[in-house]
Amino acid sequence: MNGFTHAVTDQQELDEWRDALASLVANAGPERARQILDLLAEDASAAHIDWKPRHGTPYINSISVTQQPAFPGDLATEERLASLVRWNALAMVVRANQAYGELGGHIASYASAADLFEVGFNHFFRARNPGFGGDLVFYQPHSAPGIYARAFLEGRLSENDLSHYRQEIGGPAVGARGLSSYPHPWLMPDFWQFPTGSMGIGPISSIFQARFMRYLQHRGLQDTTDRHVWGVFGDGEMDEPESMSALTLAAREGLDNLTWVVNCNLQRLDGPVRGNGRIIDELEALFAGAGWNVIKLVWGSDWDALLANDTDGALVHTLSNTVDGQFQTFAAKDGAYNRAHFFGQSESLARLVEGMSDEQIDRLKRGGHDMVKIHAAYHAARRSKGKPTVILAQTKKGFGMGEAGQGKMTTHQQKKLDREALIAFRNRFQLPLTDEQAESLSFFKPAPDSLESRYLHQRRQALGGYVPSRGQTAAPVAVPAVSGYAGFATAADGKEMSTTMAFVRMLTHLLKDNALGPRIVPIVADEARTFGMANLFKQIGIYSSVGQRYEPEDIGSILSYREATDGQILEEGISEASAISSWVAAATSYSVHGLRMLPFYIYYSMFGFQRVGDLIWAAADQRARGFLLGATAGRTTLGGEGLQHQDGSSHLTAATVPNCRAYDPAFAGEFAVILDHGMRQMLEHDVDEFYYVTLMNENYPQPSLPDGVEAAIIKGMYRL
Ligand SMILES: Cc1ncc(C[n+]2csc(CCOP(=O)(O)OP(=O)(O)O)c2C)c(N)n1
Repeated sequence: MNGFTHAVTDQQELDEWRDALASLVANAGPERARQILDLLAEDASAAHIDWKPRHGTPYINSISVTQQPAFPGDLATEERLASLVRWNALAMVVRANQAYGELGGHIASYASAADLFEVGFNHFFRARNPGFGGDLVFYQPHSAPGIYARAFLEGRLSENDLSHYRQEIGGPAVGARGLSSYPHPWLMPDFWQFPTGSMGIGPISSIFQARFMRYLQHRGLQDTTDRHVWGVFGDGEMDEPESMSALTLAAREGLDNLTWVVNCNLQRLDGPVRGNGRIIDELEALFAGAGWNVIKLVWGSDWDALLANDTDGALVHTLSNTVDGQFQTFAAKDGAYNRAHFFGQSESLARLVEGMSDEQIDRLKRGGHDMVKIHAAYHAARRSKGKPTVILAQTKKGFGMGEAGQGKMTTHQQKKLDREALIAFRNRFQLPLTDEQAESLSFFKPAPDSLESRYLHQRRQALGGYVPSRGQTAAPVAVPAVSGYAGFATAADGKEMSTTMAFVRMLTHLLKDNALGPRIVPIVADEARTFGMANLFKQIGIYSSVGQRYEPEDIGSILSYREATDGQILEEGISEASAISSWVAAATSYSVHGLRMLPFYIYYSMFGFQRVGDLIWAAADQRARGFLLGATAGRTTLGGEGLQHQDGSSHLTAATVPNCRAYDPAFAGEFAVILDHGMRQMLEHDVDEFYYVTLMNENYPQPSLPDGVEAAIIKGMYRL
């Protein structure tokens, strides 16, 4: 008994129900069928029969052959291009390791993701250009070699650059760019937009970038309609808490400007990790449960005929009951083995492949290696309304690496291929290389007037230019004079207040400034009241994509809780990972949207560097600009709440981040100087740095600042 059939004693009764559904679909169409199924589900619930539909579906493609659109490109040329990119990526990593054994790098991840990327590059990933802000693409980090190899074919990187993979210091000395191991906007600021090397950070960042685009739109700051966020991630990467923690937010916010492609090669670094399970089923249930549109892209076109001939359901049954560890073994073995051990499991299965050679069985593609199926999935994702989409694409890790790596346990770390393996790879992908060229790992770039080159450029021109590409230009924003918003602090004259209170007062003033005010993005993780910011709820509103659909309990109060579509505060709830990702989206807006924004994320300082330090590090890598405010800092603050709220160490961590300017001001006037300086650096002088400033909770007398101490405060010490 498998998961998709039910125990029935009366076959005729079962057949009648199934026939009724089949005729409904045939005569009234799928929409009507969906309505009736919804109605029946409601009736079942009303009758308390304790049944609801499963989140799982059989292990086949969500998009049927008849729903699949015609492939809009020249498939043969695209496949040849993909083969060339594969080769150059492989050659780059193997050459680097031949030269320096310790350089590392990865081949197998890109080998499995190559077609997923190529369809994106040829048909979907749109570049920024003067009339359009461009799509945002998050690249799986270990696939970076493939992205460099494509940029080489596009003429954006040279052979010399490719020869300096992972050699950022040695490369420039001989006129080459050193190529960073993983996407890294600090090291390659005109190329990579988002750092993704630390797993989990790309996924959550992509959600908050998509949400921030909506925020800009709703607040009337920029038209972001039609721009899309794409993220290609690993199935193993989905284990990270950051990957999964904002899924419901993406669904709640109806982020149909977001598509994730999860490369399900069923392996991670050590092996399948959960080889007894089925990652695609697991992820389908999780994403569907969170409210995403789930598209399963499991099998390639050559399975269509097999599935059409699977009249007794044996094939679907077997596919739906094979665990990942076993699928990996099938991936690593040849056609004869698969005939014997997969199709040999029953007579029905064996019959399906009777007319096929072992070679043909060996070549049966998984969905994530079939450009026609990939295109159909991406096309459907772009048309999804009201929900983000995840495409669960089944691939083989190390696809095409044959004996040397395909489906092997050790393939993640495979960096060397011998002569035989290189020639086999050349043959497998019909590369125009002699034995000698294959063995010597020659890079190959088709001539500028070749069909391949012309096609490649034509496709990119149709999509607005080349990606990845990072922008840096955005008009400056004038910063008001410090005396206007912080005179009360610089000339405090012994008045008692906490530095937190002083910050909130300055923020409240700055929000009223015509030029700067709208660019400010206050961000909290359910702690605004703690820091005395409740007055801002009414003044500038809390951002909500749907406005306020309820009457707030405190509606009569002048400080009432106000949500609005053009609300300015981002209230992220109790998720520091979300709040910091939200901050990063605003803090990189100058580059991603060409619009300088100024985010202030205020939080208990213990829940910053200590809790989400890696996200802060990634913010630094992507040249974020904004303020992080570690409130309730210091060993004396909130003593009654115990050590959890007594931070004395966040500055130690902050000091390890090179482009983070960290300050621990004692007085409100000092804070004003730091705020003024930071705003001018980031908004006027275009400097890629961000500020971490700790704030105190205690009220104490604040002195007026002596004259002329500003520069010394910024340096870190002055005479009081
Ligand atoms: C936070 C973090 N932990 C661990 C790693 C080390 N690491 C790099 S790749 C990898 C496996 C990735 O597997 P998967 O996401 O399935 O991608 P694949 O390469 O199989 O496509 C691991 C554990 C990392 N890069 N980041």
